[in-house]
Amino acid sequence: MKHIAYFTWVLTSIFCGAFVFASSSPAQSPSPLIQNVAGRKTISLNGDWHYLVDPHEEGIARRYYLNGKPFGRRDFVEYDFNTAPTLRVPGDWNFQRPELQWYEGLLWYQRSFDYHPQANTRTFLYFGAANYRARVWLNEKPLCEHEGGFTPFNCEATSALQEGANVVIVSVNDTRHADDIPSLRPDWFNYGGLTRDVLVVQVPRRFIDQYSVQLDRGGSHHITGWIRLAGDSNESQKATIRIPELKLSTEAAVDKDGLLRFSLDAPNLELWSPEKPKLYRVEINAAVDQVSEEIGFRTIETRGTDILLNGKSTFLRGIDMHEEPVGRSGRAHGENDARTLLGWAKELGCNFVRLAHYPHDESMVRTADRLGLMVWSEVPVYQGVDFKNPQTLARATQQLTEMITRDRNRAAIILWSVSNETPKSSERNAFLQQLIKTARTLDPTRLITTATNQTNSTEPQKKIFDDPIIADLDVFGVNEYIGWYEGVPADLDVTTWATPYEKPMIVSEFGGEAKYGLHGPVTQRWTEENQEEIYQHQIAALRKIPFLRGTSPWILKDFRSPHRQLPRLQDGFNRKGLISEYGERKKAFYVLQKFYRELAAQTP
Ligand code: GCB
Repeated sequence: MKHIAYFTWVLTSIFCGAFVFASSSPAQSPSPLIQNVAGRKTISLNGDWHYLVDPHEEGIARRYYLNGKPFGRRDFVEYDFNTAPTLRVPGDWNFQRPELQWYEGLLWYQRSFDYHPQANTRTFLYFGAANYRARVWLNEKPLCEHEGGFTPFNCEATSALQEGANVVIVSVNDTRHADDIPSLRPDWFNYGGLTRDVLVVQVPRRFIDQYSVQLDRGGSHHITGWIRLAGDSNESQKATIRIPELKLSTEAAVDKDGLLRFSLDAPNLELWSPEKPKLYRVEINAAVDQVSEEIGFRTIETRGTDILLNGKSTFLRGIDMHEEPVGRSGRAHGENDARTLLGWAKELGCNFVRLAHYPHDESMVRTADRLGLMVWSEVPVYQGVDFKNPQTLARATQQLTEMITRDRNRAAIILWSVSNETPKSSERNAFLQQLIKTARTLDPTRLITTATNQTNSTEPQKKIFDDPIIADLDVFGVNEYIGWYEGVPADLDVTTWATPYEKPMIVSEFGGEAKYGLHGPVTQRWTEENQEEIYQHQIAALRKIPFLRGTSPWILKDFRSPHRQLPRLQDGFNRKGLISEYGERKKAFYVLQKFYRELAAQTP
């Protein structure tokens, strides 16, 4: 009898839960993204959050979002956040509790915070990233849902906030699906959870939500841009933009789309470059709202097979990296991790980093701005994508839009990459062309790229890069693993490289695996000597490619990947790093460093 009653309750809850959620779904997309949250009045919600795992996805039916108490006399409640264990935010759940290391699924977070709403303000909950699907409730009210594990979103909380104690509940689900971005089998660890900062952001009722401040493409002394005000458009349509150090100031005027546009002549501007990463304090004052941040100015263009930074041909001395810290497990986060990872790149002699294969934490690109590293930033359109599916395209478009919106004022970013290693097909082409179009519309000032791996030749030692998508790009990336997945390192000595396209090429991946501390003959795979040998032959071959304008080998540091299960050698890590997960340098590190130092000496 007791059992029947229990199951009737479960079924009723499922029905009611589904109804509650469905009835509130239309209002649930996030609000437009607020740029530069660091420049806003915020309260951090980082810290310990209670959590409940939900492997059977019953939390909606059981109404976890109501934050119930199990000891009430009327309702039957079988969960309790307040006595539940905690997870640190920001952070993936996998490496905080051993029992969650391989957990992929739904998990519920809860925490409370004090707040004192102020008149004439609006308040948003901001999430730097939640991998992969997130739903947010505040004080039992649904706020918003978001998809995509590497880009930020914010939900308006103004009307759900209470004076004093508030309770926020977030469900995060990192189950992989074939039609998601990324798809089912990325070669990296699927870190679940609230992996980046969570903030309460307070702004005036009418506020500056997005803006663009850039040098005109082609010219080096003319700044143009736009400012967007959110809120009631009857209130104010004016803004001033100032760069105090240059004693520059101008008024922005509203255009037909409601954007406040401006332009500024800046004859004495010092341009941003890796050698001198000059940033200026830019202030935007819109009467109703003010915001400021440090912005650098540079131009980036192509001419034939050249990449021109500030009008001068440049060679990108790069390295690829995943967003994993050195010396601890989990997702990297924050400025300290960024400084460590980018510091290694600087030590290698890099002027460029490829942030693979998804948008990294905002602190990475801000640190790159300050350290003087040019950046390739990418959306996780990675292998095995469901190119025929319009919803998959919508997901990719959304992530691309969020990436560009967050980072459009970072001088460091020179390349937006729309994908990595996708097989040629007409559906693939149409999908990527749409993304390229979106990127160009959102940001006409940067270069568009993608990492290809498709060659066209019946002779293995003749590499012809004629993937048709190259026609739509400014710069094309090529991933190749001669000497590791293909042939032996000496094959590189006789390989020839050709392309029908008159465009700059970056070898965006090459390399091979080595276990730090394992030594042996150069012919023995997994030894540092073998990896060193691959790098030596690669570098000799790269020197001979006339249209090569950059290299970013795979990869700075060994990283976790469920694909890599060779005992004692991989143990769950892709070992193509130049340093181990503990920061120990392998021999190939010094081979690349020598090459880059030599290149830097040739092109100051
Ligand atoms: C690739 C992928 C990268 C992999 C790498 C490898 O081509 O772009 O994500 O991790 O090869 O190690 O196989």
